Amino acid sequence: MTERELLERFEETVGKDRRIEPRDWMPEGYRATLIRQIAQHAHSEIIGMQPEGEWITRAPSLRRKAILFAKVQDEAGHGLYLYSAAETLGADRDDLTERLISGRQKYSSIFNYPTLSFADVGVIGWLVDGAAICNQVPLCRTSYGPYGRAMVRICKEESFHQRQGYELLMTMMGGTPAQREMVQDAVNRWWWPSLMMFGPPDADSPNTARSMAWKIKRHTNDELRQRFVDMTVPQAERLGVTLPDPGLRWNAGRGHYDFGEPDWAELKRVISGDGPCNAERIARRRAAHEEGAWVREAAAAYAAKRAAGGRAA
Ligand code: FAQ
Repeated sequence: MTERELLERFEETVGKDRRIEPRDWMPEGYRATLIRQIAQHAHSEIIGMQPEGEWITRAPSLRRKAILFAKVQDEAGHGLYLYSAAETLGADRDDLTERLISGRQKYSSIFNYPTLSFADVGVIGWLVDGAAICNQVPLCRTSYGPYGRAMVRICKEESFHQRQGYELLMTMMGGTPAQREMVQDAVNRWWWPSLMMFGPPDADSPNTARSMAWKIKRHTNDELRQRFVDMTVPQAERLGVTLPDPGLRWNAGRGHYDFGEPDWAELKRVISGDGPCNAERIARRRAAHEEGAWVREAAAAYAAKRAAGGRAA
């Protein structure tokens, strides 16, 4: 087939909401966009283990420690599914890691904020996993098969994480005035960064139009941000916390909540490496990668031995 015929077939497949699979022909731009988005997403899951991971040793009970352990471990699993999905597009896993630790590939801005109290663990579950679900449920219908299938499992686990966060916050809100204050303080600090997770406003989002046409993204950044706000306001009311936005109010005409403008200059700063914890997050990831070199070497030696027909120990 000529390149033109291949392109027509690709566009017909996408147009009919059928999946593109790894062996199918695809335009190089489609492949590159997917690798960029999936790698950024995988890096986010792996770096996202750090802010909550810091509280494993300080969790207030054995039950909370076990829950947090399991959640952080789930994030590692999500990263691995996503790196595997990127590999089906021809990306090399070592190269992706190298791009992350050298600052050439991004990860979500949200993980560059510090976790100052145990309430932050609950708020990350409620707001950050909540935002992740809003953004990722539509990705289950993304046009690239391996990415969509990975997202189905990830979304199930993220939903569980969100409930876990909400349950923790409900417990704290039923506690002492000091505990309630911790929750409100955490909400005040995480609300705006959570809205920024959806990316820049549509007018400033260079990738959205192309990604929507290819059905990689199913909704724009602003559509998903609105969906998140609409979903979260009643949950905040039920919890008994105030969202730190004086502009937040129900708009009966639109059938949605109106809300204030996030600080887009802050998002740009954090994305470009100048957030509160960027340097620390990357330094820790780099150290973990270097300290794990012997494990990778041992695994490669074992695989080579098996491939050569040697018996496994
Ligand atoms: N942070 O043109 P757009 C999680 C970049 S959830 C950093 O709008 P696009 C679960 C963007 O890459 C978090 N960078 O881009 C969890 C682009 O840069 P480039 C991860 C951002 O791709 C919970 C440039 O700005 N979720 O980990 C951000 O069409 C709790 C222009 O932006 C995903 O990755 C940002 N917030 O839309 C784990 C979901 N926003 O590459 C642990 C999949 C934008 O052109 C604990 N990804 N940028 O130089 C997506 O849906 C999309 O990639 C967007 C961005 C919506 C994030």
